[in-house]
Amino acid sequence: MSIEIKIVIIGDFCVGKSAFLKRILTGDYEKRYIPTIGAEVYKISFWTNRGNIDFCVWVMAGQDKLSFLSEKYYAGAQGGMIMFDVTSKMTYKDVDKWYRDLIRVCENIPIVLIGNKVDVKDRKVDTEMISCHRRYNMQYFEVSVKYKFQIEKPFLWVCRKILGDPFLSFISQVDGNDFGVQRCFGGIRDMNFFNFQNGIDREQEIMKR
Ligand SMILES: Nc1nc2c(ncn2[C@@H]2O[C@H](COP(=O)(O)OP(=O)(O)OP(=O)(O)O)[C@@H](O)[C@H]2O)c(=O)[nH]1
Ligand SMILES: [Mg+2]
Repeated sequence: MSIEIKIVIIGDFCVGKSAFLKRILTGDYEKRYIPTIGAEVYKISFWTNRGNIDFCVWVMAGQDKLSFLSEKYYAGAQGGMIMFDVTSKMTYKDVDKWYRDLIRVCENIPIVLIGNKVDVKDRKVDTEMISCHRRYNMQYFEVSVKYKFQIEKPFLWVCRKILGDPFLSFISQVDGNDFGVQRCFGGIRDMNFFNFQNGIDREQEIMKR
């Protein structure tokens, strides 16, 4: 059995969305901040106790002003992840804005709220301050992409929700990494990684492939 699930990952700039995906896909940690332009699309395949599950993950640019494009990017998403940075109050405040933007297009999808960078000692958003996930019925996870802390949890939760199977689990593979992520997609440097630099024309061209 093989299933493909489209996920969108949104949130303010520099919260760690691209680093999160690269960490899961390749195991590498990206120290540099290289702003995403438009969106990046990653294909990730997980081995699970229910067979192979392929994710098509759309990571949006946090500082993209081309909001008319976001509808196109969100279209057909079956799950969402909203990331903020626990060292920046502004990124937590903006969760509201991202949530509303997403449900405008995808009304009833499971959404995970991710608080990243919990490794930083001087955090500005404490766990007790985080409540908006209850209001919006989101699942909340604290993660550290840097230290690989809980980074597979958002995917596992979304997978379980979409497939309606609370017992679904990831299975480690000899040639994969800790979470059963297969390396068969070849990482972000090959054709499964697109950067939509030129907006919609480029997007349509890619979609035809
Ligand atoms: N301390 C710490 N830094 C992190 C962590 N995750 C990511 N970073 C750093 O945060 C910076 C921003 O990461 P990106 O993944 O490029 O941010 P982004 O959310 O994709 O930003 P945009 O593409 O502009 O929307 C990088 O310098 C990362 O190394 C983490 O868990 N802990
Ligand atoms: Mg990025």
